[in-house]
Amino acid sequence: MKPLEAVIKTTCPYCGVGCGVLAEQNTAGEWSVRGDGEHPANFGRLCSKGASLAETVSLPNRLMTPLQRIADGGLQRISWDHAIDRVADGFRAAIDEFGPDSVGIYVSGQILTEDYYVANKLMKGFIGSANIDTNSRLCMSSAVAAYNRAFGSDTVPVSYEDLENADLVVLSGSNTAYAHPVIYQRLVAAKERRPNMKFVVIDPRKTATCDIADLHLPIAPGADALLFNGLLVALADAGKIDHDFIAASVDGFEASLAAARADAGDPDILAQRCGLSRAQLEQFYGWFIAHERTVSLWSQGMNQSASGTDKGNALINCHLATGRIGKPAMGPFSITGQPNAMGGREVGGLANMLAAHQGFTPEAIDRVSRFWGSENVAQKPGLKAVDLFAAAGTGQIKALWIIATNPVFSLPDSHAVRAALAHCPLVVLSECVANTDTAQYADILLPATTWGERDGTVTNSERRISRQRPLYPPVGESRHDWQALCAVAERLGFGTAFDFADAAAIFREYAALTAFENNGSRDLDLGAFTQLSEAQYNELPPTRWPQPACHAPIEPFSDGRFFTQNRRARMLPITAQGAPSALTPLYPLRLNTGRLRDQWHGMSRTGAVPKLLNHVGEPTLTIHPMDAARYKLRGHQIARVGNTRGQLMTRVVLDEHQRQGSVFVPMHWSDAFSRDGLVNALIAPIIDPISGQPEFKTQSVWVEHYPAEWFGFVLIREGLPVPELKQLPGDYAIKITATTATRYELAGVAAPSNWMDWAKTTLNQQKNALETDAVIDREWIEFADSATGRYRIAQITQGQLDWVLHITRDSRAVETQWLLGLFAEPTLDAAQRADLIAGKPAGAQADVGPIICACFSLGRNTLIEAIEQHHITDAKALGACTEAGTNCGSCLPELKALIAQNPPSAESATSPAQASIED
Ligand SMILES: Nc1nc2c(c(=O)[nH]1)N[C@H]1C(S)=C(S)[C@@H](COP(=O)(O)OP(=O)(O)OC[C@H]3O[C@@H](n4cnc5c(=O)[nH]c(N)nc54)[C@H](O)[C@@H]3O)O[C@H]1N2
Ligand SMILES: Nc1nc2c(c(=O)[nH]1)N[C@H]1C(S)=C(S)[C@@H](COP(=O)(O)OP(=O)(O)OC[C@H]3O[C@@H](n4cnc5c(=O)[nH]c(N)nc54)[C@H](O)[C@@H]3O)O[C@H]1N2
Ligand code: SF4
Ligand SMILES: [Mo]
Repeated sequence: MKPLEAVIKTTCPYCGVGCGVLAEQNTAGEWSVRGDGEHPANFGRLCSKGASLAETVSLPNRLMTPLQRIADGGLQRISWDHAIDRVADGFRAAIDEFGPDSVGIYVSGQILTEDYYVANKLMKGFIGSANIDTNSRLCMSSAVAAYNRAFGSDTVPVSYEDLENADLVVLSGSNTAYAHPVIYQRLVAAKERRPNMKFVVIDPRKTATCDIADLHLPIAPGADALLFNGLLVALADAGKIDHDFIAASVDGFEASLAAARADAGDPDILAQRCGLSRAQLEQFYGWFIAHERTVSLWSQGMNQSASGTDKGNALINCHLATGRIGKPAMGPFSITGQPNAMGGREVGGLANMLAAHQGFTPEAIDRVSRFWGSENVAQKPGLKAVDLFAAAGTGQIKALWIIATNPVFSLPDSHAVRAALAHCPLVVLSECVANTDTAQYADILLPATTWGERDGTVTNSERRISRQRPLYPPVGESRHDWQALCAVAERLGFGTAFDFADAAAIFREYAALTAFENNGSRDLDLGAFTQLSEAQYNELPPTRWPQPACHAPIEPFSDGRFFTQNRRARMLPITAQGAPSALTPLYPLRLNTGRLRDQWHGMSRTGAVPKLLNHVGEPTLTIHPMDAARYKLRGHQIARVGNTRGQLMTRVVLDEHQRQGSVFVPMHWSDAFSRDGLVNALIAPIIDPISGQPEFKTQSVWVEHYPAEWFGFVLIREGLPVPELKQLPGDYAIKITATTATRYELAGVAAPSNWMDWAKTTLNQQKNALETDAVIDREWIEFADSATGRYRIAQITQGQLDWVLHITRDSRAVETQWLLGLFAEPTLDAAQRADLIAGKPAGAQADVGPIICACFSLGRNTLIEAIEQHHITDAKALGACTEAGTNCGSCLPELKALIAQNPPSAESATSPAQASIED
């Protein structure tokens, strides 16, 4: 890999915070990254995921060449030329025979604006169907719909600076500490500067974000619309309605307040339905009444709901009624999840929008047709994500092109999605890795460039456009997604409209479309960028929109004008809905799903970084200890979770912060990393009727103890050949990428009759494939104790460790750091061999416990010891003494919790200063 420049300024490819990253290569060719101190999203900060980007530069399992599925189900390498022909021929045949609505494109908030623009232009502008939708449908389409209903435009009227300057920040359905860690760090810093700043966190679980909360409302799952209806009533009763603002700028106040009163007028019933005390409600409402400068931030706990749009509008209503919008330090803030979710909304990547914030009105269709020079522009909205895949299942969709998303993993009802893809005659997948769950169903695979190679723009949560710049040339035969899209467009006969020389040319055209016949009628206006030279595009600094050509930008809504027909905002009468799936004696628990701190969705990138798997390496079921006792689950052991749709297996974690009656399972484990960890196998495809966004947070399920008779793990240098997890014994199997080997975590009832035979056969497959002659100098170290059920075997070839298998009856996690160290040894000495027999190192280093600080690999036990030894009472002192939390800071909430849970005993006190002198 040849570097292109010395220090490259780019943008993190993970979350919607959109942090600026500086990437640099040393003379040995190794990359390092740090936060860009000049980027206004992060001012130099990065979280654990961003900080480990350099470790993902050589991404394993890269898809290197185009592939096609052959008759026996295998994959065959083909040329790009042939691949593009096959895609174009498949699309053309379907369109000719069944019309343009028989094909579809499913894109993602992880492609760049330039890719998105081209995909949308091809589908809606030239194929002539709006059957292009995006995984943002699963992500924040309810917020988009709520904004559109309220403002007549999809405008996020808040910036990060507004958040920092607010006096009250309400975080509803957002685990900011995990999902938007740099925003969270900025909020923590803001509170340090202005200690009077108040935070309210609304979440059924007590999450790491609650560390910053002055008030945590452990709301009953799904009750947010009710809570905000109650807030509107409280604001009215306290005389906080801004009648002047309403008279000048807002419709629908009376009807909305009447609906809120009907729904949430009785405080006792309201408190009971919200699962909160009256005192908690009064505290929250009192603060909202008292603080003019309030930002209400919301995320998936509200959006991923069958009534997510109403929830968003119930919240926006409170801001419109009080005039707390369009002014500094206040407003309703839907934070975006993916790095370019916002860019996708801008170009028109959602099936119900046409292009550049224009819908399917006759005027917009006419305007966009003239701009694109096409007579074939789609006339009506297309199928939204869940419906698009359902239509593939019924045979209505004959050709489907999926780009930068893994729908088998991320859509609800995985089994139905699999069946739909198996049924669809042509499935094309553009991916940068080869082994996603969706790849198993692709007929054509197109290798895409990924972070480090991509060149273009993304827009973050606060409408700030930033450049992603390449560090090195595309790997293998990978191409940018826009190049593949343009090539297919050309084969379909739309060549001249897709004749883009580079990303800058696409960006210019997109900017021109936003400005075309705009004259202040649309919020999104990038008129200032229509003439950018390539050099100016390359140098483009992070910039918030709008950026009109002829006058200075004004902050949306600061003039009290909105983008509806009459330029007035709309309050919506909301009646709160309950969760759609009923709890019954057979399905007595609510399944809440969401994110972990160090993993990104299906783990195709973060799952390749060993230290990001240290925090949590296996799928977990978090359950309150009382519920665990009720359903006979035990901590550290394995549970099955299920319903009529499917089942999954997870490790059990007892947590008294988990709401009773509700359990939490992370979304991250796909078939690529677990045998049965895919949570969407259990989720019903129930969608919000307005936005089409699925309900992911309240599915009803049962749980049961899995009666494992043995637990164990394999560490193996080369990993197992695919399908790796299917070859392992027992029912529970998880893959964990480690430093010098791959780890497989196992548990089962039935066991192989002879573990040694099993290990030698299964774990030597890669070796056998490489070795033709019998190998001299191969040995096995074995320990077996039938009384305790302990069994260990290690294979050593020419002095080097190949693999290790450990089996016990004990479900507790075993520390394997020392074993990973042995894999790095060129030859094992006698003492190390003795350790392998003993199953632990002699004079054992202490077990560091589960890793809390990913950056410095510091475990719970090490940290508790330091807290105790150095009499530590705050996270700063712990950082000074151990380095914990001093790099990305993502673990600070957990460090604080650890300090709170482990107050040092008085007699063991030494101050950190003393400690360093003694050291
Ligand atoms: N580490 C990490 N960060 C990420 C991602 C990732 O995969 N990993 N993904 C990114 C993406 S695409 C997105 S969309 C964002 C999502 O960011 P978030 O929305 O913050 O993440 P989630 O964990 O899905 O859900 C947030 C919280 O909603 C709560 N919740 C569940 N039900 C309810 C309810 O009825 N009411 C309320 N008020 N809360 C409820 C859950 O308990 C959970 O703590 O994260 C982004 N950032
Ligand atoms: N149960 C449950 N399910 C959920 C959620 C939840 O909270 N709970 N959250 C939902 C939300 S908010 C989201 S956003 C989705 C996310 O779900 P997905 O979009 O399915 O998740 P990813 O694993 O990020 O998939 C992105 C894929 O694109 C590939 N990729 C990355 N960059 C590029 C590129 O530049 N070009 C191409 N062609 N490919 C690329 C990656 O290798 C990866 O496999 O999941 C949704 N599903
Ligand atoms: S908060 Fe973390 S994941 Fe999100 S953009 Fe910043 S560094 Fe990347
Ligand atoms: Mo998302």
